[in-house]
Amino acid sequence: MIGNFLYNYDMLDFLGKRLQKSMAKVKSKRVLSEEDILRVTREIKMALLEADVNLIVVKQFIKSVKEKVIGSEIIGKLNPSQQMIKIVKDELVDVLGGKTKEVKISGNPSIIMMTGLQGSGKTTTSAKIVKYLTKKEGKTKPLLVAADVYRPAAIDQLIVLGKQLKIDVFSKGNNADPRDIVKEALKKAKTENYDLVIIDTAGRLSINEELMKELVDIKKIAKPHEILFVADALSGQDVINVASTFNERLSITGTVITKMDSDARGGAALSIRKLLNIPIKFIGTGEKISALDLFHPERMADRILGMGDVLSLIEKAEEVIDEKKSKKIMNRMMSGNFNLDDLMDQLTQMKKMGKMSKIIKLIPGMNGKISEDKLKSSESKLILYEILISSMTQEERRNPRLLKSASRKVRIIKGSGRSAQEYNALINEFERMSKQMKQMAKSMKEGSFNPSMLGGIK
Ligand SMILES: Nc1nc2c(ncn2[C@@H]2O[C@H](COP(=O)(O)OP(=O)(O)OP(=O)(O)O)[C@@H](O)[C@H]2O)c(=O)[nH]1
Ligand SMILES: [Mg+2]
Repeated sequence: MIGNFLYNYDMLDFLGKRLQKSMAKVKSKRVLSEEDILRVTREIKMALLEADVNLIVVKQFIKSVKEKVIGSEIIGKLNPSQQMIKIVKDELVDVLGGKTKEVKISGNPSIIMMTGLQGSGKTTTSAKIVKYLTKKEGKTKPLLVAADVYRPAAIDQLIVLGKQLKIDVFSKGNNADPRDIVKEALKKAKTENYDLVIIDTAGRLSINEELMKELVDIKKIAKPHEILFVADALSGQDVINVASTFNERLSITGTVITKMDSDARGGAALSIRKLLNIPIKFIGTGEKISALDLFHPERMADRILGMGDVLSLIEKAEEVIDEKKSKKIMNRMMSGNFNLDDLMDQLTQMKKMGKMSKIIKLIPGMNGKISEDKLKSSESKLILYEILISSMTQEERRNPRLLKSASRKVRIIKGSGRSAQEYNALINEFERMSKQMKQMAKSMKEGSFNPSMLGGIK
C-alpha cells in the first residue's frame, strides 16, 4: 500500500501552526490597514525563520507577498482575508515548486541514481521508489544496484530490502570498484530486460572529493534519467551547501525529503527547492517501504495553511478501501444482517486510513474544529471495540444474538482483559447501529431516505 503514512507530515505542524495563527488574525479583520499587513508579514517571517527556512528564501517570500498585497489594492477594502490568504498560499506554492513534477521513467530501463549524505535515507528510499514505481507505473522487473562498498552492512541492507520486495539486487561484494559494479549491473539489466535500475550509492559525512569523483564517474557510466539528492528533514542549513555542490558536479534532477514524519522543522531541506531550483519529487514519511509519497506543492501548501487536502484524502480512501468488501457490507446493512464481523472489517478499513487526528486535518474547514480530547476518545473507542471483537468466536461475530449468553460475556471479558462496562458499551453501540441501519434500509425501500440517518460510531 503506497502512502500508508500519508498523514504523517508531523514536520509541517511546526510551520503550519504558526502560519495558521497569523492567517486566523487576518480572517477576523473586516478591513486590513497597512499596519496590519506589516504585522502579518512580520509574523509570517518569524514563522518561516523558526521553521528553519533559509533566510534568503524568507526575504524573497516576504518581499513578494508585500508587493502582491500592494498590487492587489486590498488595503482598506472590505473582506480582504480571502485575497490575502490566496497571496500567501500562492507564494508558498511557488517556494515549494509550483506544479507537481513526476519522476522520469522514460528510458528502458529507466535508471535512477540515489545520492546524498550519510544516513539521509538513500538505501531505504531506493527500495521505496521501487515499490512506488512497480505499483504506480507498472514497472515489473526492477534491479537494485549495491554501489556502496564502504559501509560494511550496506550491501546486506539492500539484499534484505530486495528480499522483502521480491526483486533482484546486484552486488559484487565489498572489494569491487563501484564503477565496475555499475557497468556490470547495466549490462545485466540490458541483456536480461530489466525495466528499472536504481543505483544506491555510498553516503558521505561531508563533501569528499574522492567520493564525489566516484559519483561523477558513475553518472558518466550509467547516464541516469534521474539523479536524486536525498535530504533529511532533520538537516540544518549546511544541507543547502551540500546540495549545491552535488548539483554543480552532478546536475541533480530532483530531491527527496525524508523523515517528514519526525517533528523536525524541515525548513532547510525545503529551501533547497527554491534556492537551487530543483524540484522535490518525493517525500519519505516513515521507516516502512510503503512510506513514500509523490510531492504535490499545492496540496502541501493547503495543508501547511490548514486548508485541508481533499484530493489526498480521496486518493487515500481509494487505496485502502476494499471495494468488494465495502459493497458486501453495504448489502448486508441494507438487508438488516449487519454483524460484528462487518463492524470489524469497517474498523480495520478505517484504521488503514490513518489516525483520525490526521484525517481531520485533510478536510477543509475541519482543522482544529474537533478537540484533540474528543478525537482521542473516539480513537480509543475504536481500539477497544477491536480488542473486544477479537476475543469473540466467528460464530458469535456472525450471530450477535449469542452474545446475550452470560457465560459467553464472561469469557469474552476475561479473554480481552476489558471491563464489563466496556463490553456493554460495545454491545449497546452495535445494537444502536443495527437498529439505525434497519431503519435506514426500510426508509430507502420506501423512498424516504435522509442521509442524516447515517450515524456511524459516536
Ligand atoms: N522515520 C523515518 N525514518 C527514515 C525515513 N527514511 C529513512 N529512514 C531511516 O533512516 C535511517 C537511515 O536510512 P538509510 O536508508 O540507511 O540511509 P542511507 O542514506 O542509505 O545511509 P548510508 O548508506 O549510511 O549513507 C534508517 O534507520 C531508516 O529506517 C523516513 O522517511 N522516516
Ligand atoms: Mg545506504
